[in-house]
Amino acid sequence: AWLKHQVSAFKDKDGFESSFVRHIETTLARSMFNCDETAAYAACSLAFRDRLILEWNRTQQRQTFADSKRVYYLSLEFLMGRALDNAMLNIGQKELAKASEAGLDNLGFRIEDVIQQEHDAALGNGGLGRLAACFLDSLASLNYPAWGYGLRYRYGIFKQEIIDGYQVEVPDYWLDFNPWEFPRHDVTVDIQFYGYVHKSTDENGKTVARWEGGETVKAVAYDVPIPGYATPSTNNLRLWSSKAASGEFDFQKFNSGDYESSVADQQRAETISAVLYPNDNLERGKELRLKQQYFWVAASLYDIVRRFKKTRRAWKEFPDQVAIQLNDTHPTLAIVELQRILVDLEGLEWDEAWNIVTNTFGYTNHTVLPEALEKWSVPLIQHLLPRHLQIVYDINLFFLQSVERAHPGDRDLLARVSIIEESQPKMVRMAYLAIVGSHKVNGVAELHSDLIKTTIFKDFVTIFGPDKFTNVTNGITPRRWLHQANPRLSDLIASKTGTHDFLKDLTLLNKIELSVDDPAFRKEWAAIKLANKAKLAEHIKNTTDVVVDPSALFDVQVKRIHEYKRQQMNIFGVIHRYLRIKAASPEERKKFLPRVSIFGGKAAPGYWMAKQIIHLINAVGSVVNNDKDVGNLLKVVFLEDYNVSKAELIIPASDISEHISTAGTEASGTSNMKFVLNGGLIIGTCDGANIEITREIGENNIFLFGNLSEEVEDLRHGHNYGLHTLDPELVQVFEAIEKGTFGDSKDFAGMITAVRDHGDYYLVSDDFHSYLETHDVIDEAYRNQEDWITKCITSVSRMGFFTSDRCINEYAEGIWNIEPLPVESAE
Ligand code: 26M
Repeated sequence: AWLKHQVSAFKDKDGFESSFVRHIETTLARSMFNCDETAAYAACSLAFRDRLILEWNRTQQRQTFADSKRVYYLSLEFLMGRALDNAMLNIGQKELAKASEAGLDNLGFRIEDVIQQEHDAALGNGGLGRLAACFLDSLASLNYPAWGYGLRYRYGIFKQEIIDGYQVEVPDYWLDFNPWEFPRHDVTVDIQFYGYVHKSTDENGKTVARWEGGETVKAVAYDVPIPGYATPSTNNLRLWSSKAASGEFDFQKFNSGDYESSVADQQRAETISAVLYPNDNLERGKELRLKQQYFWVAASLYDIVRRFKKTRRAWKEFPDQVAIQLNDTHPTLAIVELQRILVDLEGLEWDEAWNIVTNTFGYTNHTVLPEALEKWSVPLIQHLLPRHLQIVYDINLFFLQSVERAHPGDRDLLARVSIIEESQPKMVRMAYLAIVGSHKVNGVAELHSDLIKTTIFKDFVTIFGPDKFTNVTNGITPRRWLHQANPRLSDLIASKTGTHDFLKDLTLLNKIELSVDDPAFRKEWAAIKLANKAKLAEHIKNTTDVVVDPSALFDVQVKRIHEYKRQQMNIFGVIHRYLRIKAASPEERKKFLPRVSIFGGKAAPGYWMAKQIIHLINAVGSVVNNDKDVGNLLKVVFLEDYNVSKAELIIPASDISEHISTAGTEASGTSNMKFVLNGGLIIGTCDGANIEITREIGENNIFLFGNLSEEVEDLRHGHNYGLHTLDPELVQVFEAIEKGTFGDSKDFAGMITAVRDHGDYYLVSDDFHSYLETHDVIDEAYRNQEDWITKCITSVSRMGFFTSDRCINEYAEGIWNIEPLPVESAE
């Protein structure tokens, strides 16, 4: 029904076909006779892009005219994946594009092959970046006036190749042909760095600061349309690209023969937005990273303020028009920059400005790992942003004064909460600055939000009271993660619920629980899972040469490689299974359940231990997969270059996925939600959103194991006092590795030493036994396919809570105070 007011949709298949042909013949200057899949992708994208642009313009006009409050989502990462399939589905015209009388089929193309031509937009590392992408989808789908602001990296997250079992990083140059971005050469902002601050006194005796920068770089806007699902609303993602401020060359220098330094200036400027830092949950304090942050924050705020000023409202109304959400501490300088704009440039009094600032910002924390908490050295900020450092010190001064008034004489408290850490060199604690400068701070799952209140931000709860801290449990968009990734399952569900309305209101999934005993439904359910597994098996064959049986249990762990996520525990468990198979008699071997262990994920290039884990997985694979004693009972594969598109292939094909972080370390996890929504079960620890998933789907439908977060501290303490006896099954695994079963054991010594000699910080040994036991429970459960399918259907029916739509509505109501802008139905 919504298609009626979708004015820009193609009228019919011929409408699509003629647009496609026109783009081939004119925009691309090719002919239909030599139209290959690349050209077909380009033309198809351009045809749909035309449809998007019209609604995009209308949406922006509507939002400007309505003059209602907007939210700006500031994120250094947007892990968008591919856009074409998403655009076709959100417009509701994928069927029309592929249909046979006209459309791609008629032109000789399979739509799935055309879709695969697109390069992923991979401007993110992992969970945090993908969350931002899901949020954009929900904001548009729910008709919220919202913009994303980010950086237009020339190189996204590196492409991973596996060579001889080792990770090799290859640059991801993705901008060759990108029909989804629109350069706005007229929307630019000059950004200053370095320089000096001049202080003077004005006629009223007030001190005024003037910052004179030493380097200017131009920010150029590139806009990306974000279509909502089943609504004409199309929001904007604005990405900034850096460019030399003086045009292509500094002609002065060029003419005077200083060609090299002119080129160098240009390159230095362009370097700012050149590359995404490939760390996930690790902070390294590099100057260029700080430059990226300020460049993006300053350009975005200039843009936001410019838009606000056009409304000619009083400054005090700024927070009624603007909400800014900080995705982690990466954009925290925005707090300082807005204060600087208001005080230095607009002449507001400090307190009035600060009131505006704190009412504008909200801060989301995504990690408690100490090595990930951002700190910037005072000398570095002093050098790069001298005026901002002064403002940080003033913010801190006024903050500490207020703490002193409320808690007189508590000097320890002052030292603990100071935004400036009194180390050598002094450091600015960005999370503390973000808390002090925001009106709300949220964690991303219940346990995580409790943990930040009782551990890293405890003192701030005392100071600001508990209401400043809140929880918004993460969610995922069912459009991409069900409908797009698993169209057959989406259609099967629709056959029971009557419509695809569950894609807009995911709680409607609960209707399928009524069909849990329906034999035809169950049969089709199982057939879909098997087909998805067969498709993945085909990919495994093509990319690794390993042949896997689609009827085996597929056990999947795909995510960034990190010690806290414990892929090492998984591979140790696989080794243990291998040893058991080897030790068994031919008769006993028949009792094993055939399994495929599937891994995927990138290691940060400098993360030595993570790379060692990848190497061990591959080494185990080459031994196990070629062992005649093992046959189909166990296969181990590492899928190279895990990314959003691969996730869309892998997740629907999973029977069991692993979410096995040390309790208290994974803030939420979001792939856990994707796997369950696609009819897979999970093995997990009591961590992050696993806990809420259990509450929703029921503890009979999830395989939980391991120590609880409350126990972690004591266990670690025990290790440090030598009270650590290693789990005997783990000892067997270590012995096998050290015997050279998987090649030179020196290659894997670090992983063993970490557990045996360095305190086993992530409690692999402590959890190993219950991990193995739980896998045995899974084997038994999987043998009973009828019960298994019941668990899967029941779980899917109860996943409604985990849509990012629910999550965005909670932010809108509890943090942003914004409302959807209704779309008047045309006709
Ligand atoms: C820091 C410095 C330099 C370069 C990169 C970083 C950096 C990048 C990403 C630091 C942290 C980053 O992300 C943290 C993250 O992804 N956290 C994850 O957030 C998800 C969404 O809330 C949660 O589901 C995951 O549990 C959490 O690990």
